Amino acid sequence: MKNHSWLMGTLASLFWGTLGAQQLYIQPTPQSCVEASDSVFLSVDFHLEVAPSLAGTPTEKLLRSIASPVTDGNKLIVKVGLKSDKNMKKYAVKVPQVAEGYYLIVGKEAVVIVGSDERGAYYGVQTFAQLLAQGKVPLVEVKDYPDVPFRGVVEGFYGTPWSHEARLSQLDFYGRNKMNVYLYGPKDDPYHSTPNWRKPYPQQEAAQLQQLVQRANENNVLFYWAIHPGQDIRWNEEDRDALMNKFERMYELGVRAFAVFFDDISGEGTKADKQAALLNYIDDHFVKVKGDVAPLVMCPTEYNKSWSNVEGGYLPTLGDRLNKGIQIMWTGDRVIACIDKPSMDFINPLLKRNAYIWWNFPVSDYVRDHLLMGPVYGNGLDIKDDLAAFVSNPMEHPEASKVALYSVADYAWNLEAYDSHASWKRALQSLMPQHAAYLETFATHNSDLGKNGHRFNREESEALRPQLEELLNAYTQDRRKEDTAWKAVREECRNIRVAADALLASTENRALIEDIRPWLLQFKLMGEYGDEVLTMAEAELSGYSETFGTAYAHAKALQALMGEVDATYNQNPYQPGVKTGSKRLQPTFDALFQTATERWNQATGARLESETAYMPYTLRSNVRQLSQLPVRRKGRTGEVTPSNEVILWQAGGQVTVELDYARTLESLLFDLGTAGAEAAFRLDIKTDEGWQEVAVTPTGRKTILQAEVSGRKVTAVRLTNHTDAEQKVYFKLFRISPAENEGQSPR
Ligand code: 14T
Repeated sequence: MKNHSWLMGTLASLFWGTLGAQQLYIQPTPQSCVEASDSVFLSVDFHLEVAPSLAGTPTEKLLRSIASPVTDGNKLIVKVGLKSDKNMKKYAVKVPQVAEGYYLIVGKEAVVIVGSDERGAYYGVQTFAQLLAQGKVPLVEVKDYPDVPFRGVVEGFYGTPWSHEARLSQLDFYGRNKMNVYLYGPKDDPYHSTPNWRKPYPQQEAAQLQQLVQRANENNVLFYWAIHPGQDIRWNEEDRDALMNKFERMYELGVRAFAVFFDDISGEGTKADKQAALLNYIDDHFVKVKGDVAPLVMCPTEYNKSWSNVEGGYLPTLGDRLNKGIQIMWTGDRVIACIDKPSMDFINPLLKRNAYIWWNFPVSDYVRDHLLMGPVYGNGLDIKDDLAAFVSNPMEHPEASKVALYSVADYAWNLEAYDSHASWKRALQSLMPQHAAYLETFATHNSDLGKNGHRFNREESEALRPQLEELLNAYTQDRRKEDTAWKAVREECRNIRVAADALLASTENRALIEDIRPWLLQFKLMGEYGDEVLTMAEAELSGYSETFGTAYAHAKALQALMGEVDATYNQNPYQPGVKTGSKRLQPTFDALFQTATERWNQATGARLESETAYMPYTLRSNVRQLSQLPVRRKGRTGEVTPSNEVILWQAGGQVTVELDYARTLESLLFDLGTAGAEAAFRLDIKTDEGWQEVAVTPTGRKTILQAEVSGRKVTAVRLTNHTDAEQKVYFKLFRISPAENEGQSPR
């Protein structure tokens, strides 16, 4: 436990010793925690003294749920109240003068918890609950408060919204981790967004939302209900009233916190002055009138620096016009970005208030075949005074997201003390105490996003990285087995298999295991594959024919099985499949496989296939938003990953997909999102006669177009904006299908 004491310096050194053998953890890391050498055993039966000021509050309920009150006078006394309570006067000076702060002292005879307000007292009791769970604890004095006023989660991702059960579990988790906001805004809830934002929820959904609000209240979490009306809103009284009505319906369900999101829209809805006027209207005629509603939160259309055009006046207009009490969201320098001092210094003056940070991590809706379970790192530790809020947009996997959310809670509570690796370890420990080491093995190798359009990356397999590199270099360059690294990687492959099976079989946290099950199956195969390619390389070095043959056959089979998992589970239309260890493990193992096989072929005259997952398509583009889009292969077909964002396609800008050799095509489909958009574009194919234009016609299916390529033998296809103007289009589909009998690969 770090000792971030203030005020207590001298006193502590005089009267309190340092920590004994017992490790004391409080989550999130407290501002100040001073421990004595002496300790006390906390048992669940104690004598409760709850101040009248806290009667009926979540604080009292929480306290009663963790204690079994006794009348026996010898028991420990637990006294809880507010700074303003008369009988807490003598503690008042010790309570931090900050919203949600608390003072907690554990003595031999009594525990005293004093909040600067009700939520502060609640957090004091949460801390006490953690101490209680440890049993024997050192005598301790905690002075604590959050750095960031609002901390929590925005369910704002595309994809399958969280289930009702998952949300209930999340709200409890936020309470325990001292997060105070949950913003409900799943992009795929039709009643949150277009088309149904004007309509009230059907009965069953309404009842569930009501339950969520109730659970949020019990956890002292503000349940923000967000609306996303911008795609089809008209700036007239009718739509304004429709929105007010919807809020009124949500108020009836118990909602006391509201947000309006204008992200990811185009057209009429994007106008700053109209947005500001609407928000101010809601603030003046709803929030202020009700009196018991939390500050409004809005997500702007230009919600990150790379999409903002300051000269265009959008952000300055919001900053100038929005009522001071309205909070404005911001994702940083880019859609997916870590937040640092310069990014805050850019935005806060424009907004004329501290930005409400919407952190797009661990959201994975643009890399759905990956899990983001690594440490939370990269945000500035020096920006606590610049933030109105810090909320995280999670994965569609609620339990798996808790790894990151635990650390987001830790970070936003106490920025300067935040230790990303230690926090991550504690997150894993808290999610699966009996299986934490296994979960760590899994999470270590499941943290990066792979290649993606947002160019956001995370470290992966860092601990094993030196050994992976050493082993591979020694083998491929010096034809040598580097013993130490070899042993380490072999051991990790075993750890991987053991961890995968142990987690799949465990009953400790079923919800989490269900979230990650396909990846666990893939992970186990990856562990076996790694082991087998090491055996291949060993056999190749020593010329053991039989061993090589068996290992090669097994490695091939494992590749096929991994391909099967990838083609079977998580078949969403965006990034279907299941990727694990994709940053370091798989590339290393594939390289070993390839080198070992090629050498074996050379030495023995065999003609074994050495290529792993062959990629026949390469994308090149000078359109910035397209240049990083991955191409994926499904059988023969090649498909550019669709992008949901509006693409700013400059005059003359091109996207080219090259093929590995001249293939006879069956079809080429693409979709620019709006009817008629193709008029500004030209499609060319490259044959042995060079580039030539081909005709494009609608397919009749929505806005999908087809190019007349059937039977043509092509080495590349190219789409060009042939006008003199920038085009704003979507890029929803680009699919090349070679004919079935287009001849054998010349490889
Ligand atoms: F409102 C925002 F702050 C925001 O981040 N909006 C979305 C969000 O719902 C989504 O989960 C996130 C990650 O994909 O990014 C934003 O959505 C986008 C961003 C794009 F760049 C949707 C399409 C894009 F092309």
